[in-house]
Amino acid sequence: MFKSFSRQNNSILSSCLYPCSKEQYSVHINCGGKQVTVGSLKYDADEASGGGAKFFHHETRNWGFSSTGEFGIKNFDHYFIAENISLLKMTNSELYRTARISPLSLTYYARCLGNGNYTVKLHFAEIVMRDNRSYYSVGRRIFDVYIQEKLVMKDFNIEKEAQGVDKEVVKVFKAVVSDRALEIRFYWAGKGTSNAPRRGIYGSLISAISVESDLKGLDLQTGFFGFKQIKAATNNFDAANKLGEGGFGAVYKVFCNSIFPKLGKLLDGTTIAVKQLSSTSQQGNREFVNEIGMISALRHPNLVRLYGCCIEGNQLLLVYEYMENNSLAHSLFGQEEGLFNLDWPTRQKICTGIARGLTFMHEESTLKIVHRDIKATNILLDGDLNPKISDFGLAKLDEEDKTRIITRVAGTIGYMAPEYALWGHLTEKVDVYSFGVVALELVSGKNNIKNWPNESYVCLLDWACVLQQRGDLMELVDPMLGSEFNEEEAMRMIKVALLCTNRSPTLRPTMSAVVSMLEGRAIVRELLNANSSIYSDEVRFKSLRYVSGDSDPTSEEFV
Ligand code: ACK
Repeated sequence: MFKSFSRQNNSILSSCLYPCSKEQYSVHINCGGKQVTVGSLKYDADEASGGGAKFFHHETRNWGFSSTGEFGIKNFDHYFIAENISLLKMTNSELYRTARISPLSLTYYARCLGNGNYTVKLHFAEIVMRDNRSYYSVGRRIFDVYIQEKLVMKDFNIEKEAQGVDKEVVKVFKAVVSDRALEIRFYWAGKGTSNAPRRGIYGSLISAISVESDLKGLDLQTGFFGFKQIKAATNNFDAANKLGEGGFGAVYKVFCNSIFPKLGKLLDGTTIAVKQLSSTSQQGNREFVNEIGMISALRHPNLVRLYGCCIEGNQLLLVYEYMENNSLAHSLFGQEEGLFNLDWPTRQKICTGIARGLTFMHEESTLKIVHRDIKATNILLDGDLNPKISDFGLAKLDEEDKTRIITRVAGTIGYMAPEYALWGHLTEKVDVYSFGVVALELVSGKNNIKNWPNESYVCLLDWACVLQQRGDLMELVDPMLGSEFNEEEAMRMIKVALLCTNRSPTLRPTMSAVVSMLEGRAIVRELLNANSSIYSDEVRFKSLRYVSGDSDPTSEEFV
């Protein structure tokens, strides 16, 4: 009955329900009891006493329950709620002091849920058939539990599972919500006792219910958007609105206004960027969910802001702040007519901005994060050409132990530190190396490995090492700048870049040290590379293989 109520939007029955004003991603109910707060979770009150009929239905704005069956005794209203007045010793005892019981079938349903995967926690404690000094002990409560109409527990006996009375047992299940509704049913299938120790206390019993979207577990501080609205806002993902294609999929530009209420409400009058995960993308859902969790938890002026996401069916989308000047790669290496030339103060600002963003990720935020894919296409520029780091899809939490060996190396050829490319050795120094490559590209206006005219060098970095030995480092500076640049700052940036790309991770500076050096507050140590080329071994060989390949090596994923 509830299904026909909630799932047929146009039915007369659906008007009986409150309309869903917004989607929710969690439901917490203290069954049969008052509203209680446990940690940061507020469990709704569920005190409606009911019965006196064969069917009882009660509903709040976004959840409700129905109970069927009779206990077969008079004045049994209060029997539908069980209460334990003695002292309960378990933690969170507030949840177990009361419970809802039902002689036949008890169904809780949550509505207006965002579709997706959920974790359902069912809290039980036997607080009724509990007096083991009397004939109460002969009572046996046995019932079945269904979630989304699937039997998840058969012949469940709380006392047996909890190994005693007045003890809690929490059962955790996964559930998929595909039509915005979740149904949990407790069903007495005739097993156990019904008249012993006395009438009116048998049947199913539930103390508390907790339903959480799996995405909520990531502590999202972001909004959720509907696929329909994004589809309308992008004019059905019209190519005319396409900003470009990344490793993750296509990125679209959207102007938000009141036509798209949900997008508009949050972002009225702003332009946003929507990233649509392509089905053929090498990166998958794992990275997608990873990215949402990572960025939403991080806020810094040099990190791209994530407004929210959309997960519906197989559609996965991210909603970002729009960056007017696209990527640094676009500005530095773009061929288009009229593309502005980045002047020196802007290059200096971009370089220190990226370093500040990385310092935050590595050293200052509560989550310590290694980005793993720092490159010019992942640095976006806002209207004032401030840099912001994007594409956290490959980011991995830098776990407790500082160094880790990982089996799945993922990054971009030309920016990857040798120890990571060869042995999967992952530390924050991997980002320091990639930053060094980007700094070198900024100062020279050249792509590290693309379009290298000189056969003697594999890449820009290779050439820079040779120039360092020769003492000709200023030759690296972008000829486009002419004489319009600050020599001292340019020399500092080159030296910092070389220090960051040292083949030994331990000799690379931390990102906070890089910021100090770039700002002239610390002296840049000059370490001459022993051999003329850092790409003289396996890395060079690997790079060569990619450079000579038919695909674009700068965008090649090395997985
Ligand atoms: O170099 P681009 O023009 O800048 O091409 C890439 C493309 O989409 C694929 O990543 C552009 N892009 C990505 N995110 C954003 C954003 N938030 N604002 C503007 N452009 C973006 C990027």
